[in-house]
Amino acid sequence: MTYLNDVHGIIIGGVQAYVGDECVHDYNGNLIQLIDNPPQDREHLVNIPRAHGAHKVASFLRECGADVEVIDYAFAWHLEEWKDLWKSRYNSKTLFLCISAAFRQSSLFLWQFVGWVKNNYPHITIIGGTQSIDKLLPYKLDWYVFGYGEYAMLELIKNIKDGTPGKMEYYEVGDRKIINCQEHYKAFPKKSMKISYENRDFIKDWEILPMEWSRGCIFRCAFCTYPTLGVRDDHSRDENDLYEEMIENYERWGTKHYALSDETVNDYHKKLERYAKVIKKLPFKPRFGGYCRGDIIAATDKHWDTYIELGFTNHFYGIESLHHPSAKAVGKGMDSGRLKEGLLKFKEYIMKNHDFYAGHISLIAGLPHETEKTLDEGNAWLKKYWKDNFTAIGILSINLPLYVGKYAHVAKKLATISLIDDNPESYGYKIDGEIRKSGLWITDKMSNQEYMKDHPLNHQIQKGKEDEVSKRVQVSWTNNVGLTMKDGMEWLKKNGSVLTSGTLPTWSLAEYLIDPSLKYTDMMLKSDKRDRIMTYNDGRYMEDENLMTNYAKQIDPKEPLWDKGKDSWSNLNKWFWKEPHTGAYVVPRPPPLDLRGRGALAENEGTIFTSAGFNTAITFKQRKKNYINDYIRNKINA
Ligand code: B12
Ligand code: SF4
Repeated sequence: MTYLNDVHGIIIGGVQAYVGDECVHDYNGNLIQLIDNPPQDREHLVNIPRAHGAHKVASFLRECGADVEVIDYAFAWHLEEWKDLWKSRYNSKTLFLCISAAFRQSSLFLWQFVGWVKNNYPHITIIGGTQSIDKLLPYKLDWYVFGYGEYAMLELIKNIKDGTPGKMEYYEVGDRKIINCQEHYKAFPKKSMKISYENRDFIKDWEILPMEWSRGCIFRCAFCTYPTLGVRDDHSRDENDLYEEMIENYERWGTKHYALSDETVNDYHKKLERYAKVIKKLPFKPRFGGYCRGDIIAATDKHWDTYIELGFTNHFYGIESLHHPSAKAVGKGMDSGRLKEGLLKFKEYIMKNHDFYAGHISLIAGLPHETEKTLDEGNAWLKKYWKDNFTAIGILSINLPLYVGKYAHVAKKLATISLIDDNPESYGYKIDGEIRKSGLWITDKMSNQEYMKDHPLNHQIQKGKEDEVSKRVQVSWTNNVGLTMKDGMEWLKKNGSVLTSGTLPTWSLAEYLIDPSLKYTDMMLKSDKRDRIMTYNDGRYMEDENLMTNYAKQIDPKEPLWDKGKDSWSNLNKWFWKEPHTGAYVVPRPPPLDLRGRGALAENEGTIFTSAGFNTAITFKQRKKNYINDYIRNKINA
């Protein structure tokens, strides 16, 4: 297809680490800087994986004839670098600049650059694409695309090119134009999901590239906020399309490793069998990581070989609770004893018949029927039987949406909330009080008194714009058997959020392979490279019972109190940890372990040193810095 032959555009993306927002736009479109000094050393604030959605949309538009380039690692770029890049790319065909925000895209330099383009190239259309509309609405863009956006983008570009953008289906909220791809221009299911990278993407052979096998999940668990659930029809991609992507990536870049973003990779088995046939045809053995239902594995041992044939043995299991009534209450009904036994058998089977297995169990503290005792029991089982793999637990978060004013119907359509959020009482929850409000549309930062205390814009919602500020309210709760959110938090403080750490968490592998002496199989933390990997991650994924207990003692909280006069919580900073960068309150985490002197840093290039750890860590950090800087330099010069 060639009808976009005379179109050029740029899509910026990339996953940033958990860094706060550096800026926001106010109601007049002015960019407000939220921190005094944006960090200069930004290479370590981005994650290595590529911008999945950006590459997907770009590949699709290229198939339609357009010249579309993706720029990764957005948070790492400085303003002058952005400008240099733009000047080297801009030409008479340039039509759009896009920001892809799978998660946050909150770099001050990025938004300054967007403002600079707006001022100097006013004819360029600025578009944002996301699955998380609340992450983009605080910024001023010409168009906001919400949901799987390939077809919406194609239509939008065609209409902009023809001067008929008004033909698009969109909502208007104030002066924001929002295309809802859950409703219009749907791109799920989609048979072709191929990404075709370009030379100017500088893909390295050690990278773990993102990939999709399907869009949506056939289940609908009560706490799940994923956008496309309860899917009935086949929602998987075409086999040839998968083969083409994998062979192309292997031949051009040497790629063998992928991270699947499917909501549930193993939701039905026929799909896996079809893809196993594709994998057999490849001249190499790939490896995949991704979300996987543990109960399906436990129930179907006759299918276990398919996981090996696929190379899909790096699993993230949303187990949610090891207490059967709790898991059952949210839609994961298998008997917990059977589930645990099945997982252990599967683990053994894969270890025996394959060279890699990593199982990451994810739990939620606070589901119905859960008590501190049942949490303790689950933890005890994990410590006994899952010590050689990974487990993390987080607190249940209930967010009550508030749909008010003239845009209420739009807010309702765009909010991705869970069944529990929608009706907590029907799951036995009593709502105790508000924790914090955040705007779905705009500038929640500005109404956050704790953070913006002295800022002149604090609490200024412009007259006439009140309806544009749809709110989400995070609440504290008591479950049906009396466990409160506070009890859950206390439990987490006492026991830590990492309960076992025998392997690495599923998605973190990509960060370490930048060290050429590490292999994918080293990520099981079973080889002599274990200490080095733990050094690299600062011991972040290492559970340490003594440390956690001491930490919990230090921050022993007093009851937080709602101060009506100030319209905020007092004592919050004791109860939660206040992120210095954003002022946001988050669940406390212990400081990184100082492993020096603990003997854990002693291995370097196979030689044991008593003091090598520091240098090992520095070399690793330098490697990432060089990689990102080389990328940026190569990009500008490409
Ligand atoms: C895989 C995944 C992860 C992986 C990411 C792996 C990686 N490195 O990319 C991991 C496990 C690390 C992860 C972590 C988190 N995740 Co997550 N994750 C997903 C998931 C399941 C798929 C994302 C994906 O890759 N999809 C496939 C690609 C192709 O889709 P996409 O990137 O969204 O792109 C499409 C559209 O967004 C749009 N689009 C994107 N860019 C552009 C650009 C233009 C121009 C246009 C027009 C369109 C467009 O079109 C694209 C193609 O159709 C989504 C749910 C979902 N199904 O979307 C949640 C989701 C993105 N995650 C979510 C959350 C909350 C998180 C965490 C905060 C969880 C936590 N509490 O820690 C962390 C945040 C991590 C961080 N660094 O900030 C939320 C985000 C909600 C929000 N309001 O922010 C989502 C939407 C799920 C949900 N509804 O709850 N996640
Ligand atoms: S929790 Fe997992 S299995 Fe359940 S609906 Fe969400 S994606 Fe599907």
